[in-house]
Amino acid sequence: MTHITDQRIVVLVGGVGGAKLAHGLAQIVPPEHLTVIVNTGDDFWHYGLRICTDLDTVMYTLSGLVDPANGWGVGGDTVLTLEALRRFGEQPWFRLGDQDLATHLIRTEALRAGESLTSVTRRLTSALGILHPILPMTDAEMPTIIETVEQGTLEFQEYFVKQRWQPTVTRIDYANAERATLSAEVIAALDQADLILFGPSNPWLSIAPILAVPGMRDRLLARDVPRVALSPIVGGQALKGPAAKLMAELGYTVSASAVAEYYGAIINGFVYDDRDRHLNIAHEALRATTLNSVMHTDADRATLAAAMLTWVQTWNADKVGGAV
Ligand code: FO1
Repeated sequence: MTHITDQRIVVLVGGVGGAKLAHGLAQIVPPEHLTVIVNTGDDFWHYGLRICTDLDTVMYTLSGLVDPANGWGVGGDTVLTLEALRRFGEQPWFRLGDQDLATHLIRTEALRAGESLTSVTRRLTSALGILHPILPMTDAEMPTIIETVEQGTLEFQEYFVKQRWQPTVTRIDYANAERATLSAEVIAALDQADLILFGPSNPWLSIAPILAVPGMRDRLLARDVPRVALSPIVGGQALKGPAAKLMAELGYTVSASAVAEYYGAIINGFVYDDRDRHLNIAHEALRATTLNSVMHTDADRATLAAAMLTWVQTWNADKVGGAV
């Protein structure tokens, strides 16, 4: 496909949904014009290994290695190591594939040797043939902590995988946030961006941790460029995962409108699904449009990414107007 933009684009993403949009963009935007900034609030230590699920989901998706059924992990991977753990009486609750383990071994060794997460991610992605920069939101550990009614305080993966996101959420915190900083690479990408996109990731679990890195919100707000989010809520439902359940628990109506309201001044553009076209989301500070936003195939991803970029390009032709 030919490149339809020479704009420099930054896209902020979490796991599976965000990785699909990043993949769509990577198909149509050259590597020097697209940077993917990834949530690391889901990262955790497990059996002595540093697991960075969203970084790996984006990496495996962009390299074509991803398991198409789950949207995470390596396609066709085996779990012989997990089965061997059972011999020792372990009851593994987090499915680590044998090939996936190689990623965690290299990353953990590098981190223990003092390399930054940004640096080792660059080495891993390059080795898999990915040319587009994939950056962790911060090099610091900044785990998302979930307060629940039934199980008390849980780390993200305990809530998401071990408890299958069933506990009722009352509050979400980001541990160590006060010590986290933006990397030079993230700052440069944000400062040079002509367009900032927010993937169709869970705003509370995947995008909020990125916004919680000190300095991130202010840098975004300081950029007088299109800042456009894609709704993960379609037809009043989450495309995947706990977004709808979580919204209800946190007191929001489950709708694309509530997602736009949650982002507030952080965004000035919003894309939501055609089947929600009855919702009036645009206002004087927010342009909005509907598109077919459900991505089934690789081609769907590129088509949606192209449609988003084409829509944003119409903004310049229509500088005066508010809502499109
Ligand atoms: N999700 C699950 O629901 N169960 C798992 O056992 C699991 C293992 C796993 C291993 C590596 C990896 O990169 C992702 C994995 N995920 C698993 C997905 C992951 O928990 C979520 O995609 C994100 O953290 C939420 O965005």
